[in-house]
Amino acid sequence: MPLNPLDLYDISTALTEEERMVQNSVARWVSEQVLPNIQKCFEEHRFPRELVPELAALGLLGSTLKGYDCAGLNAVCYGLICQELERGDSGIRSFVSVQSSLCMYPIYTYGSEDQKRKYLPRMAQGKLIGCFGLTEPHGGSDPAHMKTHAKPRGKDWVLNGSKMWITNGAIADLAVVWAMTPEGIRGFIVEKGMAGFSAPEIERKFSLRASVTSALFFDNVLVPEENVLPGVVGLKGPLSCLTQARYGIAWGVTGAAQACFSQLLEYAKTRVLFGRPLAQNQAIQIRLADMARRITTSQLLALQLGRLKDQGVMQPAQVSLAKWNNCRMALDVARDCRDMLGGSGISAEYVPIRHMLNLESVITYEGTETIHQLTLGRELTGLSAF
Ligand code: TGC
Ligand code: FAD
Repeated sequence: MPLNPLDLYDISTALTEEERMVQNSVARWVSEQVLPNIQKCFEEHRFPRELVPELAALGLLGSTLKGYDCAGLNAVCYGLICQELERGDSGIRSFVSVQSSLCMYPIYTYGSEDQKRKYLPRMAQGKLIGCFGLTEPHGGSDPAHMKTHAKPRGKDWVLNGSKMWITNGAIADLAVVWAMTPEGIRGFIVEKGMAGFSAPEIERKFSLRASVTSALFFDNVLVPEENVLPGVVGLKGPLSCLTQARYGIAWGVTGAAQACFSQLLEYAKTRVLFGRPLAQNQAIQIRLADMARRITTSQLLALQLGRLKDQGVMQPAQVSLAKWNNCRMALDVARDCRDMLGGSGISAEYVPIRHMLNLESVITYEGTETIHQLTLGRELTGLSAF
């Protein structure tokens, strides 16, 4: 029996029945609802917002949270969801990552009971869209030196500053914004329509064109005390959210790589040059084998990371290694597939160039490759190079 090129190590047999069921239902939905239209959305620079109610109906928003209308799935299920969504497009996975890991997670983990009741069920239902404001224009890798600040005024807070490159910003109903206060970094829930708050979209991107990216501006925004996350002070607040989202990305990008690889495999077997299929050349087979090796090891890394997360023992340095390795793998695979398609590789008829362009963002956001290398270096040596 020939091996499945997209699952050479029978990873599906290492999944529980529930995990397989979740994966299959998301995979079916992506094939039916995302793949037919996503290239057009990419060309039009448009996020397919019409998919949000369906993402909600499938239980994909805040899927690992318990209660508040959330599905309460395990971490491996969340990973598989990200993988299948990103097989469609990184922009769809980005939407779910931000809504789930970067907006619902901090409210769930650090919010008051009133905040959880007010926001989480409607976010799970896709009726409220969230975004996460950490990065600032002067340097996203070093959020400890953020300039956005909040000063107390009576019982409330006055927020000033700006954020840059914020996924979902212009379509968000609420933003979890991290700002410096006299006590340290704190999280603020800023709602659309608050006076002095604006979120213009960033136009002319060559990457993640099916996703909304925005700046956020705060000009003396009065934020009531009830919108401050009471449960955390310090950089560990936003960094703990990043750990959740980076985990999902480590899974997600394997889906993008698989999409490129499977299309290329068919192409190489059917395109005839020099009297034989392209795939019958040693140089091509070595490249295909190398892609399969890297996709397979990334899948195994993601699965083990998920098992550690479900056991409650996953460490941030392990997430950094997986985010770095898997994004690098996916970007290299997408670029190599693009190359082996020849001139067709630059056409919208084939998926690699879209995934390749998207992955240029994915390898940068949620901590650049260098940041994750230095995080692992710090873990190995005990010495911080930041
Ligand atoms: P450092 O001293 O390392 O840490 C400060 C405090 O935080 C704690 N900590 C963590 N806690 C929980 N989870 C983690 N992953 C944590 N990492 C660190 C740490 O223990 C410490 O706590 P305490 O109690 O001692 O104060 O801080 P540092 O200033 O040295 O920075 C380290 C560095 C460079 C790794 C960090 O700043 C970093 O990760 N920079 C990259 C920033 C980044 O990734 N930004 C992403 C923005 S969001 C985004 O891109 C969304 S894209 C979404 C999409 O569309 O999918
Ligand atoms: P910089 O921090 O200026 O880094 C520039 C270069 O310097 C990089 O190559 C970096 O690796 C390198 N570098 C930095 N420090 C060091 C060092 N110590 N040693 C060696 N090299 C170093 N942010 C959010 O908060 N919320 C979001 O929703 C969000 N969505 C995004 C969506 C998209 C499409 C993109 C592109 C970005 C998004 N970001 C978001 C921002 C993203 O997290 C940042 O772009 C990223 O963290 C890098 O920050 P920067 O762009 O300011 O680059």
